[in-house]
Amino acid sequence: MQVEPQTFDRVLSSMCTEPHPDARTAAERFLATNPGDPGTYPTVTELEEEAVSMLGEIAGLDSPAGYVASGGTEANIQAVRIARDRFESRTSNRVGDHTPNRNERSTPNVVMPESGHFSFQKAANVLGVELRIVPTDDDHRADLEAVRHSVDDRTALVVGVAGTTEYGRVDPIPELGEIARSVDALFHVDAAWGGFVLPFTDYEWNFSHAPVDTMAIDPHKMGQAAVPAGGLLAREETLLDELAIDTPYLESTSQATLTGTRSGAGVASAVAAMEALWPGGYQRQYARSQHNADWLADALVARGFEVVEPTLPLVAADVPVSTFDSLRREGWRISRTATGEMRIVCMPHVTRSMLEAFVADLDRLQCR
Ligand code: 0PR
Repeated sequence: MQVEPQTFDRVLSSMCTEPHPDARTAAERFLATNPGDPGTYPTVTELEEEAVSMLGEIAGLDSPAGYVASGGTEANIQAVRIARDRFESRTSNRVGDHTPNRNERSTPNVVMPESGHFSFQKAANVLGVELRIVPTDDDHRADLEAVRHSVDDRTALVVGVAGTTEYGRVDPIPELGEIARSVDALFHVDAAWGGFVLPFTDYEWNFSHAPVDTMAIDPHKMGQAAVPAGGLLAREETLLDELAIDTPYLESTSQATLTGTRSGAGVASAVAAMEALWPGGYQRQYARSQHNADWLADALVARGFEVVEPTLPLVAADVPVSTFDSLRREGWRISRTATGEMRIVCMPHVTRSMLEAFVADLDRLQCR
């Protein structure tokens, strides 16, 4: 097959990036290993323990439980699964219970701001829970009053997002954690994208700031690991017990992951990237990315566009559809928010010169 992989030189919409060179090498070395079978592949299993311990350090958790998932979607689905099963054992009302009026009586719910990722829709769908989507405030963060009004004694999980997909916003995590506790629900933080930049900001987002039970934090996004490398963290091992399934054919006795065979390449590359970059390399990258986002925001404001201030390295701006389409035709990979703003994610591969070329194209296309 003679197809060249796509280059990153016009990619401004992705939350994935060019892996760190060490991550690339490690991925190749571990391509044929399967961390889903620890009895057969003990080396990659040890690497996975290292990955979880480093993710814990990044997320403010001393003795973390968790594993390297296929991405944020899997981590979010598993968090909902843990919470649903917790809720069921707390109320002894199984989802498989088909007694009349079971739905009104016992369907657990998950309360999430509208900025939550669509993976929670998949989770709700697969797991048979009700997803209660609550509005965000004027700054695109979870509206606490709305969350307070939506939780009840059937709330299994409250979700907060630390680095939203569309605007890069961080929800008020400690307050959301308190609301979750007030109804005995678990609290999940989706830091799939933000987890590798937030340690260098003043935000209160992690396990040490709030009663967080589980977290999604993805090495294959800002962590600069190869795809697929997501992260699921849990405050205690017992939370993962909710997921454990007996594995009669394997040397190990149980499996907590959603997928069976998994990518050893993802695991090894996550460890290699974190060893190379945590903390100094990530900190420098965050500074560069944030600087680029601020520069782009200023450039767009100077041209008269309405811009959502980039509080993390992600810029959303109200650019006319015709201009957006012309930029796409020039090969720029850009995407739109649900309400139509152009969004640009300042990932590590997005350099200042790329953004300068982008703005030059924007100027050229606008004056036509
Ligand atoms: N949580 C958050 C906050 C995310 O942004 C994403 C992915 C996920 C979870 C899911 O992660 P995985 O894809 O690793 O399972 N975010 C967007 C996505 O769906 C990023 C995105 C959005 C990329 C728009 C391109 C685009 O045009 O991939």
